[in-house]
Amino acid sequence: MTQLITGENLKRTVEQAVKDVKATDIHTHLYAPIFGDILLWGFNELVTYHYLIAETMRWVDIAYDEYWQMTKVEQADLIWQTLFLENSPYSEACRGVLTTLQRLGFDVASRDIEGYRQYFDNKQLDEYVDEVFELANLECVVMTNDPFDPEERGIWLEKVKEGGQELDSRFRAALRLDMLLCSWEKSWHQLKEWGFDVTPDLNRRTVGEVQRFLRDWIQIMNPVYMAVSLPYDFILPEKSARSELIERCIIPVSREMNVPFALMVGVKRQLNPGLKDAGDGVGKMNIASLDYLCSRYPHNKFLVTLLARENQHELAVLARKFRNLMPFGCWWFLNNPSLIQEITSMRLELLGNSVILQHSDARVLDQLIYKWDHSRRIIAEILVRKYQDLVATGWVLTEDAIRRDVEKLMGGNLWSFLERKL
Ligand code: HDL
Ligand code: ZN
Repeated sequence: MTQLITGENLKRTVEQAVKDVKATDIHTHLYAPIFGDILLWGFNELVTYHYLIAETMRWVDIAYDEYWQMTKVEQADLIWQTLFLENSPYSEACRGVLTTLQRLGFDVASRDIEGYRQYFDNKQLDEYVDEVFELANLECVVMTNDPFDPEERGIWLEKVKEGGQELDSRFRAALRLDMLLCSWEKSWHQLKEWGFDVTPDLNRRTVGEVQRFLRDWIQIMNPVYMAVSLPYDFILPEKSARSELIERCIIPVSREMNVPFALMVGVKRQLNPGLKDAGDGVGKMNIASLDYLCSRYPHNKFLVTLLARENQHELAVLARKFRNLMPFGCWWFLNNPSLIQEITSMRLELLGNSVILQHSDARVLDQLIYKWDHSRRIIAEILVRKYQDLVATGWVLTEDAIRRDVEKLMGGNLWSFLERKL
């Protein structure tokens, strides 16, 4: 439909376009139902999300181990009591639980958590996956798949590779390589046990064998990208196993197989180990490492998300310099309304339509509902302002153009990036 858009109907048209677009969620910790219990879902998992554990531990004085020894229901009860009943739940992670319950049709005012729990107890997972994807309006989500995780590895080899079982097409793989790249002193042993002829020093034979390992898992998983989460003090080039593995193994195979390399940089790993997954912090990375990668390897494709707010402007500027760099998402500690607003505005102003605005990082299936609901609202607000600025110049705007732009920003740019011939 090529209806001309003017001030009066601009807001409504943009909001509808952002609401209607089936987004691609480029980074999650979800798993297709074939993976069984490692796909988390339901009320207790929603409430015991590690973000909420961290927020609860600011109020309670129990020892961390005492918390970890509780049952999942006891943990959820403690978090609900502490964050939702003894305080107003307006933190983004608390609000998200309530948005999800509301969108699922629960009476949030009742605060009837036993009633919420019963709903999930009677829910069939396959039916619930359909419901969540419908409510979140998603085309697909990209998982985080670790070939070094014994349980996950077994499922890929027995059910998918040997068993020929198909993945639900709404769940795409990402080959996650933290273990290989960041714990080489351990991972080389595991590769050797699996029959790869490797030694700790990265001689030519070992490099070739690591490349073979990557090709094998690309065949098995058909991943959208290869990914690694790197600490804030990540430096490249540098004399280290991690850097050599990246430059001599990941980069060549990434280009050969046209599987982009996703760098997620800025974590301060386990600042507080007692909090487990909730114990990581954030640090500003030295973006010169990305300058190096993008300029040294112009035919490689890099997907990048950085964890520090302070890195966001330089990442956007760097993306202006290198077409092989695609920034994505407001990751983890940035996935909050005030920071999504700041980062998204800056990206649209510096990069126009050539960015992937958001991902959910969901760890619990139900979170897709709130993470995308909250982000769509903010993205729509910002786009309305950007299009109003455009129309104010006399630019002629159509609904088709708005829908085209939104489709790219909400995931379409991932698929076209994969098609690019750099
Ligand atoms: O490394 C990552 O992919 C991070 O997203 C971590 O999993 C982190 O714990 C997280 O869940 N952030 O949202
Ligand atoms: Zn993640």
